[in-house]
Amino acid sequence: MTGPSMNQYPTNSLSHQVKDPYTFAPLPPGATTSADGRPLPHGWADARAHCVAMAGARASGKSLYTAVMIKQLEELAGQFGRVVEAADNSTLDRYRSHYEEPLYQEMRNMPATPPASANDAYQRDPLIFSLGRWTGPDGVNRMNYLVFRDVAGEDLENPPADTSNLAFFQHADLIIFLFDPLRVAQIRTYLKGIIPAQSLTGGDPEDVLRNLFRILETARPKLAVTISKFDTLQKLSEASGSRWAQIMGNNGAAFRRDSGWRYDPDDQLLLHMEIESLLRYMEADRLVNIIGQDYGWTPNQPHAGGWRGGQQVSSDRWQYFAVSALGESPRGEQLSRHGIAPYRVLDPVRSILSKHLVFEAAGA
Ligand SMILES: Nc1nc2c(ncn2[C@@H]2O[C@H](COP(=O)(O)OP(=O)(O)OP(=O)(O)O)[C@@H](O)[C@H]2O)c(=O)[nH]1
Ligand SMILES: [Mg+2]
Repeated sequence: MTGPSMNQYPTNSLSHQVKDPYTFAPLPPGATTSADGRPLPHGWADARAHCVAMAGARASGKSLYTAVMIKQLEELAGQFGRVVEAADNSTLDRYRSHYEEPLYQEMRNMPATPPASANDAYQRDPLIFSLGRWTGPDGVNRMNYLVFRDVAGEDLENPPADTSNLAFFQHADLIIFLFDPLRVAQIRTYLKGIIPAQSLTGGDPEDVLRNLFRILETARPKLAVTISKFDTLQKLSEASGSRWAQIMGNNGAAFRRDSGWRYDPDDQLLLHMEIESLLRYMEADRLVNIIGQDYGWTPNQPHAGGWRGGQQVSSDRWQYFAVSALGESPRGEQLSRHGIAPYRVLDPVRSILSKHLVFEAAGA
């Protein structure tokens, strides 16, 4: 596939654009309703909306990630004297009943997200949260919103013939593609006896990625290729004597450290390179190569790459991340008694927010 025109969707541009929270597509300046006539939150046309969509196979961890990411954002906002709030009642109700209650009150796993065509598809509308006012690099103080779409893995494993309902992916500011390390047979073998047996649902991540690229057509929004359930890989340091134990036990590695409440692009770059090596070591070369081929650096794509120390590094269009929403494997339906201990969950979203100085001291 040839590379798209990078100017077609200037999703990384710092210039102000009014975005439709339902389709993620640009709206005319000053718009007060979405393309399909729904009223937008007050002051929307002057605000900046960061539009993020989840992708990944079934059971790759998208919904748990969504639940925990919002909680983490709330905590981070508190440190800056800001609050993260649902921007409409629908977001408030759906976040509470489908994400917060099961995970944080009942401490149990969530059911699989229904396909978008189902009557009870609560994810058909995005979750919209206000992030408070921040001064961007243009010196303008604005309200910022996070518009977040959880997606059913089923819809990405078997996309409907007409993918127009998934066209929002084309206009996203960020797609977080989750890759479940437990899909790798070798890793499951090493983890036997170290973590409770996990169910094996979910399709091939390569197929999901190909389907996603088909939905994207020529658009190439920023892609965060993210190893989910990273706690499982961290446990490999206990698989004594194995090469995996050496790799995961390496105290010098960026992935051994949580990013805490800081987001440091240099640390992220280091992590990016480590995760690429890990994926190759997991024999996920094909996945890495598919991404390189469709998103990779070529001399005619000026936005797509960079070099450091003679090595091609993190492209501006795609980056590797590692996250754990739970911090520990659940036992059956029940989450760990130790509670939820997220790891690097905010890194992907902060990679786009930080460019606008949101949750950065410089923008506070
Ligand atoms: N060890 C571990 N397991 C996790 C983590 N996050 C999710 N899981 C497991 O993965 C299962 C699936 O998570 P979901 O978030 O429901 O997956 P999903 O991607 O939303 O799946 P669909 O809705 O079917 O697309 C959970 O029930 C957990 O058992 C994590 O951070 N660590
Ligand atoms: Mg889900």
